[in-house]
Amino acid sequence: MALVLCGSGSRLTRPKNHAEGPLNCDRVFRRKWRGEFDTMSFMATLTAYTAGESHGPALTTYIDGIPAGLPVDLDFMNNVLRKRQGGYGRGGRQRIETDAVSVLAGVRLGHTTGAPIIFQIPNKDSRLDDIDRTPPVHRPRPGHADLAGSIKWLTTDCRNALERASARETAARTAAGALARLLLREFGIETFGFVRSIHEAATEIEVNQSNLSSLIEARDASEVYCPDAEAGQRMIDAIRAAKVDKDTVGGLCEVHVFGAPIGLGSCVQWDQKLDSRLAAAVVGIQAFKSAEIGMGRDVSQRRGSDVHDPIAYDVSRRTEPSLGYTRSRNNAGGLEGGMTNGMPIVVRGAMKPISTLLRGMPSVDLNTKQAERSSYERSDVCAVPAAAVVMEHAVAFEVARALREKCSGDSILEMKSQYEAYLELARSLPIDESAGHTTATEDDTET
Ligand code: EPS
Repeated sequence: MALVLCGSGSRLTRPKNHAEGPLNCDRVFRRKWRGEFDTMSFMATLTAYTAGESHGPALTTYIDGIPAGLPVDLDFMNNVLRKRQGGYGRGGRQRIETDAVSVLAGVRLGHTTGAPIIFQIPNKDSRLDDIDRTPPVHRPRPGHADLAGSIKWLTTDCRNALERASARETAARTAAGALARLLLREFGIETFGFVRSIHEAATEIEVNQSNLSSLIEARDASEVYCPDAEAGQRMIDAIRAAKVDKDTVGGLCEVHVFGAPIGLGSCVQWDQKLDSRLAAAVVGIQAFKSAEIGMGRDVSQRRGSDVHDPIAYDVSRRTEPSLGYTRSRNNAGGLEGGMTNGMPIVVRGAMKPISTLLRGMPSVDLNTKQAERSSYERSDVCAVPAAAVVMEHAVAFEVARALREKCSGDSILEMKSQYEAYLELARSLPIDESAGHTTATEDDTET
């Protein structure tokens, strides 16, 4: 007996007069036949855009592609936003703001409707049009968007560019990621982000699903969002020392994603590869200069046999999203050929030190072209802990986007049925595709 994957769009078809048999794929086929797979020819996607200046009235997030029926847990989202505001090394701004989302569209009675969603986060420190409190900036800070942004928009006032380039925007992006995490949770996919290092202080802690709950607890108890208390203290000392020197420090953030099924992303185009998208999402976070997947750049120093993760099969784990395929290590960071391989996704991002230094840096006045020290705007000494929260949610958003592409549907129920159908088909492999391509008719299907 065969289930035939026919080339008419993405519709599943099967031969007429097929015999009954034990294959899971046939059961899936019978249950799912009427209609559900038709929507697969339309590739659902998930997008988010943000608007708003650091000291404008509010930040706004517009999200499209979340299916109807997802419960929107605002307490969960606002907790994430509060976490993003915190972390040792932050400046005075976070004592002014209390970030929380107002829902302006796309949610009714606590559930998504399938329409575009708009979240708004008000800025309490709103003073963009107050020229005395928010004056023009003519001495660009090396490392910030000031110089390139002012020249790009043909002005010698860096204010417009810096207001938008500010990491305040990450509150809006984190809100989108928090909603994406709520979607992922419906599919048993969990994310974990933390601080791996600040300046020269690093932790060697290992992250895996079995120690996850204790790691979450330890991270949440840490002022620098590092689950290793001893390393966390060294990180705090590094931030303190930079502050004394009127300087700043950066660091490494790391995100792990558990429970993603095999086959999210694609190998067919470079910009459909999930690793390429994750890297873009991470380097797109303010002040991030690099992203690594799994072993990252260390792969360049080892032989293939030391890098690639041997494949094994454990039938007792076939009901897991990894379908029973196991690896003794995860140097690939859960991604091969731009697709998830059933192992946890592991992404690291390097954040540079904040470019606003209390002691300034050599710069030039854009009006006089004379050498000057760069401007100082109230800022943070270190925002790596906050950035770990942002990165966790940027990664969650990209994984949710890839999941949406794999499992479309207008409602969460439809999306889940596609997810289950895909896993059942994958478990039923090998499917005999040699039996000819016959499109099923209503008579072929069973209720
Ligand atoms: C930022 C400078 C500081 C940070 C800000 C990012 O803001 P301000 O200049 O208003 O003191 O606190 O981060 C946030 C406001 C935030 O919510 O994360 C910068 O220059 O990018």
